[in-house]
Amino acid sequence: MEERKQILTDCTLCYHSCGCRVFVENGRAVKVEGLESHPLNRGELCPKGEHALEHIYSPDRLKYPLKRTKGGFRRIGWDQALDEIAERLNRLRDEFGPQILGVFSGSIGVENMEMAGLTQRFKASFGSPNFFSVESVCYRMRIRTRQITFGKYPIEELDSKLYILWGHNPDASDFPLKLALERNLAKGAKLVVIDPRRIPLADRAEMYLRIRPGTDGAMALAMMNVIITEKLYDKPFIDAHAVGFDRLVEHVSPYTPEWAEEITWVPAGDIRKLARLFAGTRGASIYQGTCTQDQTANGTQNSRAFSILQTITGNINVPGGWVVSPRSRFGDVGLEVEGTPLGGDEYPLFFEVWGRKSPYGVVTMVPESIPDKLKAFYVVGGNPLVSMPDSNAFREAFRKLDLLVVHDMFMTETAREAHYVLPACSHLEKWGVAYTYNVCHALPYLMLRKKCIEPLHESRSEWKVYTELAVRLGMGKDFPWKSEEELVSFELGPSGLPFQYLLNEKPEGDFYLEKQYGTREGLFRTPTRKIEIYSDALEKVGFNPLPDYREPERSPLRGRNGFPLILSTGHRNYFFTHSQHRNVEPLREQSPEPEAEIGPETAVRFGIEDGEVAAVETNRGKIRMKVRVVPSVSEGVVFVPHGWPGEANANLLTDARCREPILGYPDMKSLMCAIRKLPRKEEQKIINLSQRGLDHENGRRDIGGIREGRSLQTSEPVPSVPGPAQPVHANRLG
Ligand SMILES: Nc1nc2c(c(=O)[nH]1)N[C@H]1C(S)=C(S)[C@@H](COP(=O)(O)OP(=O)(O)OC[C@H]3O[C@@H](n4cnc5c(=O)[nH]c(N)nc54)[C@H](O)[C@@H]3O)O[C@H]1N2
Ligand SMILES: Nc1nc2c(c(=O)[nH]1)N[C@H]1C(S)=C(S)[C@@H](COP(=O)(O)OP(=O)(O)OC[C@H]3O[C@@H](n4cnc5c(=O)[nH]c(N)nc54)[C@H](O)[C@@H]3O)O[C@H]1N2
Ligand code: SF4
Ligand SMILES: [Mo]
Repeated sequence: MEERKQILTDCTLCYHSCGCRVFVENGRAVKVEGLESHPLNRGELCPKGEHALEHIYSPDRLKYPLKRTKGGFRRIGWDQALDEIAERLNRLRDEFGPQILGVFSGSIGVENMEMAGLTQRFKASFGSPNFFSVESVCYRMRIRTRQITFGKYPIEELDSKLYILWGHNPDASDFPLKLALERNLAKGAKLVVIDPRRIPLADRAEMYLRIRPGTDGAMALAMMNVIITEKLYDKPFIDAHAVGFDRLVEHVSPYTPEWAEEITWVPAGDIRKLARLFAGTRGASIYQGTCTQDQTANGTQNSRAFSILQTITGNINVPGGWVVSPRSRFGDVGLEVEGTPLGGDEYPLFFEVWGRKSPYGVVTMVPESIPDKLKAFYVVGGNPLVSMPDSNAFREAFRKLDLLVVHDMFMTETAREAHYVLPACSHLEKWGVAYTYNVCHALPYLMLRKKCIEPLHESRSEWKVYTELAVRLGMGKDFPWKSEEELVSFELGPSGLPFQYLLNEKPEGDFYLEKQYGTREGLFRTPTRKIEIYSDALEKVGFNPLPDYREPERSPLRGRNGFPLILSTGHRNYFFTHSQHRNVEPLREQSPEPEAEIGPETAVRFGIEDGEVAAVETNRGKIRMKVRVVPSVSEGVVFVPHGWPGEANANLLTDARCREPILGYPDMKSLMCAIRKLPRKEEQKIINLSQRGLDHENGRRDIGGIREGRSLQTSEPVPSVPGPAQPVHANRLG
């Protein structure tokens, strides 16, 4: 008889963790739909989530472990793979010491406590401090900056009275916020868009400000100037809760809107108007791009400026403003280890603040560190050869490794370089904790991620692979959990919501904490116990304790050197997550090929027509892509999407050495490039390629028996000083 079950779980095709209902028949997932009761997505799913099953049951899934041989990849058994990897790791550790191991986990791991936590534990147990992740290209910059300002991590909520989308396009990248905007705009909430591309939401906005990429910090300073000059600030709030305001008053006096107009291309009158609107709204929030404001030369100071704008207008811990959630508690899967990860000396604030250490190294330093400092590299749930800056540098470096292991669901470009490729389970094939907090707008919601189906093919979960490797490396005692369920129970322990309760009584999930508005004594856990407008933490590491503006390193104002146009890479595509999902046909149909965007005047200037194919070039490399000529983008700027493989990979253009000076983030939003139309013959070639899914290595259809995929595809409170030793967490909860 047919058995049909309904299982409530979350979607992890991006980090939002929307709730969903999975129907399983005879062990096979047959349907996925949105879960009405989930506070993030309220029954809706984005197209990626809707097509989750095509992704999971894709014929391109990796099916068994592979080993690189001279003639290509060869199928091997799990025992052989794990024995050989362990043997090589042991040998390298004996000869060079444990720190030669680097591990990397991608954005899918950021909100995935099992993946990031176990990866962190694995390298720590091995004895290496070198854990890399997308945390040093994305988002942690804001966490760090808000920590040093507030001693806590206040974030924007889903519901607000005034949404300032500052380099953020929820229609593409933030499904829960997209839904919330629909609800709240209908109820009269106001919207402002600050973006060099006129995104569709700009049509519904009070104001649209077309800013030059990478200059947002200058505009934020001018807004402070207006708010202070016109005395629009919230004096009682500042007097009661902040330190350093006097120095800010003096500091921002030269930064007039006229000064900012020159830099940002935004009319001074618009900056004044926005400053007044923002200061006049209680319950207003800056929704800063999840990575746009990080990946630029002024990144840390941009985030500082936004924190200070929220503070001086009193928009902290009020409904619709930035809100501090109480601290969530989970069992810590991470492990402490001696030593400083790469980048800890060069970018000390990334690594440590007030005695509290972070488990991450700076990923932009990986290529230059191979082979002297890193000789073995383990990638789980990431595709750094496509997603990290400077793909050429990463590729060259990876080829010098003694050991590269990739644990993934698909044969990615990174996996193609690996010595061993291990097949991974999808989120429906393993147990986990699905928490919703940081990137999901102050919603402390928790759900059990259920194992809905058995692992497909020979795929294994992160828990299983790390545990088995650990045993072979003599580290078994650090991986004591006998099953995934045991591990997840351990994680849930301190939350007060046990495994069985979440499984049987609250399969739909539960709020695990209550938000509290208002500011009470001791809320801000900085050394001064106040919001630090003036930051000693920044001063200590040699940077401006008050926010300032730094022109991008590659900028028209610094000279064009043969690269006449500004380059911004990586605006999101609704249908794909980074380099993933391009092999899901219904998604690919919606967005069949990569397209660079330029404005009509730029097109005329460079002799390119809409739909033609062009080469885009920087100091680091060249890509080829179809060009869309659209009036919605700033003239003089080329917008290139990221995540596409082969010759359309945007990160062939970015530069791992072009870094933000305080935290070491790569500049991906404000570089310089050249664009040139391709001759007809070359154009034809690229069109053929894109029709075949851009599989530039077509012809090698078969790798060791598998069909070659086309998927080339915190609340973080800071202890007062001196504080008790804090556990080292490996996720955004801190
Ligand atoms: N569908 C989908 N959703 C995703 C992802 C995905 O790959 N696919 N990735 C997820 C991840 S990891 C992240 S970090 C987030 C990223 O999320 P965001 O950083 O919010 O990225 P976008 O939503 O693309 O919005 C960026 C907008 O900023 C504009 N922009 C570019 N440069 C500048 C600049 O210098 N200043 C200003 N003011 N604006 C600028 C772009 O034109 C674009 O419209 O998305 C997440 N969501
Ligand atoms: N030029 C440019 N580059 C960018 C950006 C940009 O704006 N511009 N944005 C950057 C940002 S913000 C980010 S966060 C990064 C993201 O960088 P990555 O996280 O490296 O990108 P993804 O392509 O999402 O890679 C995730 C991989 O994990 C695999 N995977 C999925 N689920 C699982 C699982 O459960 N287990 C295992 N083992 N594997 C799994 C997928 O198949 C995929 O290969 O990209 C960055 N790259
Ligand atoms: S936004 Fe889409 S892909 Fe991301 S978790 Fe929600 S349904 Fe899944
Ligand atoms: Mo990201």
